[in-house]
Amino acid sequence: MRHFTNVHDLGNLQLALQEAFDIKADRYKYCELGKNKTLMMIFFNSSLRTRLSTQKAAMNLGMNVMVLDVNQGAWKLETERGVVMDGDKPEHLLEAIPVMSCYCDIIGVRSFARFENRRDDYEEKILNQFIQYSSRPVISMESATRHPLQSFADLITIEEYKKTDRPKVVMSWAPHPKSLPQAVPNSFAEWMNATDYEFVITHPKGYELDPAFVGNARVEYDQEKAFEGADFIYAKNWSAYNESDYGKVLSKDMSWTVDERKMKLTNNAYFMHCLPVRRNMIVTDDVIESENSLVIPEAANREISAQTVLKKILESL
Ligand code: AN0
Ligand code: CP
Repeated sequence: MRHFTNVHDLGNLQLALQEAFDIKADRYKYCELGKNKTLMMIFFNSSLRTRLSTQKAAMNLGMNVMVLDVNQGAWKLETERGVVMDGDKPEHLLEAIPVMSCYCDIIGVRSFARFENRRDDYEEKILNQFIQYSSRPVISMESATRHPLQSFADLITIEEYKKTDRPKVVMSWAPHPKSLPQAVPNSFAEWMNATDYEFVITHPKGYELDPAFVGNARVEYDQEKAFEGADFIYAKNWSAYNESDYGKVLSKDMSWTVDERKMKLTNNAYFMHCLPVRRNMIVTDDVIESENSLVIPEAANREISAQTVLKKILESL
């Protein structure tokens, strides 16, 4: 594997899952593989889990790790070509990328959707520049449209906890005060569509995701109907995708918060969320603290998804 930006980069998903479970059984088995290799993680946005789990995964493989927070301590980066750089950004991405790549063997990048222009976000302008100009394998640590390390960890978690071969997985929009990207729901949908699970998406009207990600999922506008018989509830907020409202918060309807009453409609479903989560907006205290909440094992599996990806890339260097 060269780059990791979406589900297809992993190749056969069942084999990748087997590899993940093999790593989980003994995460130090390949501790020599990354010797004298360096991972550089570049963050344009905040992170707790991605930063720590990916660093831990790299250390398990014997790698060295460097972390750069672009907006804290580094020069502010211009990303557009042709701009007269007389403003507050002293360096251009087109120099910064090849320079950073001189110091490492694999580059991880976190660069969220900017909501300035839907086409720029959905063309993955920033991530693709890293791929084009770095000459190194690039790992998405959440790009404008996807968060594949999260979705891989989500899939590992569902495989660990599912009680039937073909569980019903429901991704539900939930309210949030600020504009959030569509990357996590897009990516989760992309990965669920790569399985044979029953996959349902529920959200208020106006929150339709890009059809390319919705794929074969059933979209149900009635949240309670969607929850009936569900084995997994995957809650997430996202902002509007449609062109005229792109990136906007259209609703903060608290009747969409995941609570105990709604969880009772399910088949004793597990609750999932990628975190960070705003309690009593997205999900009530009771549900996130319940026995059926998988948020911590799900976050723990971020180490496993990252290690599987790093191992596959190291093997092909
Ligand atoms: C981000 C998002 O929704 O994409 C990161 C989630 C992993 N969340 C926030 O910015 C709160
Ligand atoms: N789930 C996730 O990616 O969390 P962070 O934003 O804290 O990395």
